Amino acid sequence: ELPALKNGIIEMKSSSIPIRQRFQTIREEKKTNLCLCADLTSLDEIIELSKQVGPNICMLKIHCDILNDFSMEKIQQLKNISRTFNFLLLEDRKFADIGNTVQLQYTKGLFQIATWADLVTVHVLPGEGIVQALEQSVQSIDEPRGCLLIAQMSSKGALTNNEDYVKGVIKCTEKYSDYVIGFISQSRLTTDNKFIHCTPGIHLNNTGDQLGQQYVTPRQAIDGRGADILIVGRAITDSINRIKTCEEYQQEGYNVYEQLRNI
Ligand code: 6AU
Repeated sequence: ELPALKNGIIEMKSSSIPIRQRFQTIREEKKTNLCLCADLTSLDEIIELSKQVGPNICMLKIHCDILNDFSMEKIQQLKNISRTFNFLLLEDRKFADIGNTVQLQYTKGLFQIATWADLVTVHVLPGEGIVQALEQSVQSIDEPRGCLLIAQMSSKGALTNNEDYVKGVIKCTEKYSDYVIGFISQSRLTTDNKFIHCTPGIHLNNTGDQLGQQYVTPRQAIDGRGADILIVGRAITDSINRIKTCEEYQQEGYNVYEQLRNI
């Protein structure tokens, strides 16, 4: 299972650079802090889209369990595209179970997520053992793996918006700081800049959807909420011209970031 994947990827230059460092390099080289969230049900369509917007994004986020045409061959293709265009691949799995179960969910089954996802998302609800278990599962994989802990959610009434909960997530992030590279968050949670803050719930035209999602603009997310990375989904995928819209979010996100850096 793993060796075939390893061989295809290992010679490529970005494969051995630690993930934290890659974000830094990508942001400066490609001038983007945009993560496209491709919540599409066809992996073929995601593959095509990723070739078109590859130069504009620092990360591509997918939900593999909504795909109706998932295969290891296709995911390997997507992985190769991510290496060609130099962006990270995030599987938004939102693990939330006991250690033994998440190890199986991460490495086995139809998806074998650990073999291809640079990053995964994780809820710390079950306790820090979940992170320990996930980290342990990828020790034998020859390229960097990491995770983002879900500290705060963008949805209305989220139970994560509780100070003690967030404190627990921060503590866990600090304890497992090799594997945990940052947060999914709605505010700046630590002054330690090594932890990357990724913020979903971004839209330039809408304030929410019909199912509890809440949006802020790229500027509000970066300036007001301390986002390093903008996670943008339907604002781009539902637009008439996805490529052009993607460029707009890239430019807006990077402009705000540069303005703040120069203050
Ligand atoms: O821009 P949207 O609303 O089309 O999509 C937002 C994406 C979705 C959610 O599953 C995800 O971001 N998300 C997350 C993540 C990334 O974990 C957390 C959260 O609090 N809110 C949220 O929308 O794919």
